[in-house]
Amino acid sequence: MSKTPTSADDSQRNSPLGRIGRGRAAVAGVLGSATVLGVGHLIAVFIDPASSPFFVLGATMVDNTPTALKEEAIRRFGSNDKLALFISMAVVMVIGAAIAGLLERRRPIGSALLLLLGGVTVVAAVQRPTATPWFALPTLVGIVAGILVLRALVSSAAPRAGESDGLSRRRFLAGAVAAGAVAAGAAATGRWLGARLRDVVADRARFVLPAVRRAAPPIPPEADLPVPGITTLLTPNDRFYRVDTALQLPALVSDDWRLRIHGMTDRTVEFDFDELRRRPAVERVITLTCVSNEVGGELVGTARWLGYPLADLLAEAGVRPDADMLLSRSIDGFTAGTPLAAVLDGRDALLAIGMNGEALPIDHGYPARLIVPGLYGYVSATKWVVDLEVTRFDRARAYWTERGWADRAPIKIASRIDVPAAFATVPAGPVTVAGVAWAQRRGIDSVEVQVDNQPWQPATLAAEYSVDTWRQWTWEWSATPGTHTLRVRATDRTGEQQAEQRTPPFPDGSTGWHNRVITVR
Ligand SMILES: Nc1nc2c(c(=O)[nH]1)N[C@H]1C(S)=C(S)[C@@H](COP(=O)(O)O)O[C@H]1N2
Ligand SMILES: [Mo]
Repeated sequence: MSKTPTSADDSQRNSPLGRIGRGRAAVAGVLGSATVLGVGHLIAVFIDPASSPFFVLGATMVDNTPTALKEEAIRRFGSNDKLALFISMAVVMVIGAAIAGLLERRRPIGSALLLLLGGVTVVAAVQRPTATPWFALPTLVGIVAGILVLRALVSSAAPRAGESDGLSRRRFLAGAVAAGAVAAGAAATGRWLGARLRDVVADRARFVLPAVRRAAPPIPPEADLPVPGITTLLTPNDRFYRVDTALQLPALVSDDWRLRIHGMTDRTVEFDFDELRRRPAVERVITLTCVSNEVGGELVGTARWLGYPLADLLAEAGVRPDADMLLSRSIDGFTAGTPLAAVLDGRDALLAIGMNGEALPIDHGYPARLIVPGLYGYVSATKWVVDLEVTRFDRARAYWTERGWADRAPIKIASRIDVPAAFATVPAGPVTVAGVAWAQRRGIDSVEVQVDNQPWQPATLAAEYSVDTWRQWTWEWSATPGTHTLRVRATDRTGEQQAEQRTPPFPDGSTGWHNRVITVR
């Protein structure tokens, strides 16, 4: 039996999925996927913000990003690397969701795709470092809601027998608006409820810093020169670089915070803030540096940190002599492995709770973090810290060392030109060249400046605040017309000169002399 053209038309018209435009199908796919994320985000409020499918996907991507790509992202986007990740994730998701919608037109292949991707997200969710089996729930509920929305929209878009195109279009439009409102509403309610339940902003505003027993020496004016454009000795909190793997800032209120010290210790001890406050607090000025900082880069800053000496807290637990690593862990599962020797050798290794006279900003680790002078942040400066395990380098690895970065990472000697600005044009005559240099723990002994290939000239050093902070330098240049390259290098107190050879940050910090091309008129 052969079908007549009329019966073919009829069969298509009778099938609910027969005649959906591509545009509407793509919209249905996007709204179905948005529903998975929005509903999942809302359910996650009641389990753990980190169980939201959106953050599960983002965090899994961050953790599995090849080191080279991570480095590239930090190099290009600096502290905006997360925004860049979110935008690229959103673009990929919208394209994938639209494809799912197109595939749904004849058979429920789009739904199957949502189920598959949702399943992958569920598996990733229960594998997050802080996950419980409940982490599966937000995505599971989201998938059910998302597939219902996708199916309903696709079938509502299909014209029914004897119906005008306009009517089916209006029906689809009404359904799409409703679905969009549900997805956006669920996500917004999730955000709002999450902020109510864990109001870390209000908690931080109420947080009272303890009185300081041992204050940091005041900063003498000779250590903080009034040269326009030079890096100030202290970096204001809102200008302090931020580097971490947290897509969503941990919301840890101070009443919930506890620090456990355990492992190769005589006993396990636990502190909350009431217990900490009985101990004397100290304040220290320390320059923190990120291993990803490029030559001339901005991933370095100095703050007045208030906190408790780590060595004292560890002594209360009793460190066994054969241990050599302090593995610190944050509430969101980041870990750093610090040589115990560095924590116990008398330097100002701190459990910090204050930064430049305020409670730690939330993005810098509120309510507590570690600061260890002389070590790059990834092996020492755990933010939102809740757990300290005394262990050994031959037994434990940490977040970045599992990804190929060096186990031991002392900060390398570095110097930077702050002024004149890159590619500046300056008038001929006397020009002040100035910047900072750092070699934490060892101190800066000298800084030299070179113009083109002329002999190196000694710069004038500002007073040293301490060996653990950067040091300003200036040099008066008699600038002659033309285009010139200025170069800077430093030597530390042990006599080691900054290496000339340019190497990238991976695996233990960049090297090379910073230079600037300046036009003199
Ligand atoms: N919990 C947590 N702590 C962390 C990190 C992180 O990803 N998660 N990154 C570390 C790195 S690589 C650096 S350089 C410093 C940066 O601290 P800041 O953001 O306060 O400047 O934090 C360290 N502490
Ligand atoms: Mo870092």
